Amino acid sequence: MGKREDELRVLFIKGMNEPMSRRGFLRRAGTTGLVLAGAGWLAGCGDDGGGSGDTEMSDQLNIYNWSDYIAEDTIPNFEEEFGVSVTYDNYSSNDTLLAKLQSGATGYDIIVPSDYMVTTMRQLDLLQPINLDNVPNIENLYPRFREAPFDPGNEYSIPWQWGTTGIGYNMEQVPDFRPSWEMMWDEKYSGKITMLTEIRDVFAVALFRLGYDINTTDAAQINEAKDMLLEQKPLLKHYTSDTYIDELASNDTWLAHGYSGDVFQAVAENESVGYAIPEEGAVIWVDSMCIPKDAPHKYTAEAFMNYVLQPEVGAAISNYVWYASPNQAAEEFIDPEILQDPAIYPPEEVEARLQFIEDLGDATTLYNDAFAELRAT
Ligand code: N2P
Repeated sequence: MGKREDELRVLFIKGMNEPMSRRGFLRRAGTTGLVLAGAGWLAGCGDDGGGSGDTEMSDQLNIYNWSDYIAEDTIPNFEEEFGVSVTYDNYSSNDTLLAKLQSGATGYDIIVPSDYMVTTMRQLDLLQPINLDNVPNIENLYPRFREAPFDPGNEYSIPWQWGTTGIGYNMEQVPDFRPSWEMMWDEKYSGKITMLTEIRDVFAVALFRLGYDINTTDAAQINEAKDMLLEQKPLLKHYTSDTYIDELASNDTWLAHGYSGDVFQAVAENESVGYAIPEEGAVIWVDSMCIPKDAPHKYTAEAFMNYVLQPEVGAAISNYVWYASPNQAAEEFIDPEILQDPAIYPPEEVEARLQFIEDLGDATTLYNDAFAELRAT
């Protein structure tokens, strides 16, 4: 039975007001890369050797994470508690992260790829195993995150946050909004629509619309999806994976393909903004902390992972960015408004309509080539 035949569920989110000041922080972190401390790490000042037997804290840690994805005090508190200087840089798609890692030694100790990208990176031998003896707080995870299909037993990855990819929309400007991906092709809203930059996420939208499997390796179906995206392209303001938060908040964008928590961050600034999980289905994802093969400060990376898994630390991140936490022990510290929000923690019947992107091995080239054509046209 196809997804279209399922009973369909819609989720609209309003409200969730929050002081403006938090956005100032997120904006800085998102656009420039938040360099909090520490100079010269690219020159290779790692002093803990990086071997798997390390038990020494380094005085430096280099993190590469998604933009708009951390609480204001997560890094400063770690620096203070452990006497470590953290360099914190941002990216806004798995494709950018992968390209960076493939370009050679990056100096990063922690990266945060999504589920399917963990698999891809493992296959490309870009990651190293985590020594869980150094991460006793791993026990705080919900059981399902100890046994995720992309990495059962957390050998290479420890979940950071999880969420969905849906539509952020302006309720005033789009009065006829329906929770359907079709809205993203509505000519009435030409110039006010944005799509993410991540290849597989973008193709998933067209594949959902077509009623195909978002993990198809059928070249004809991928080609059909590309044609559909080509048809959409003239209607787009642009492809963006980070500026849409501000654009939704300032009414410059009315329909944005976006990540759940990012849209909620716009909702906090503009109560006309809502979030919907389209009826055709949507992508669910889990982003996880991983250690690159050539990380200079492995032990300190594991100490950071253990720190993030502390209940209060994990809860503070979710309370700030409005993504769901994989940390069960954090639950009691997470705002009830977030915990009870069905768009952040989708109920089972909604989850049944959500799908993970999967690593497709060599067939990934079909998507990469089609996307290159789309962007070049
Ligand atoms: C944070 C977006 C993270 C979600 N801005 C993407 N998996």
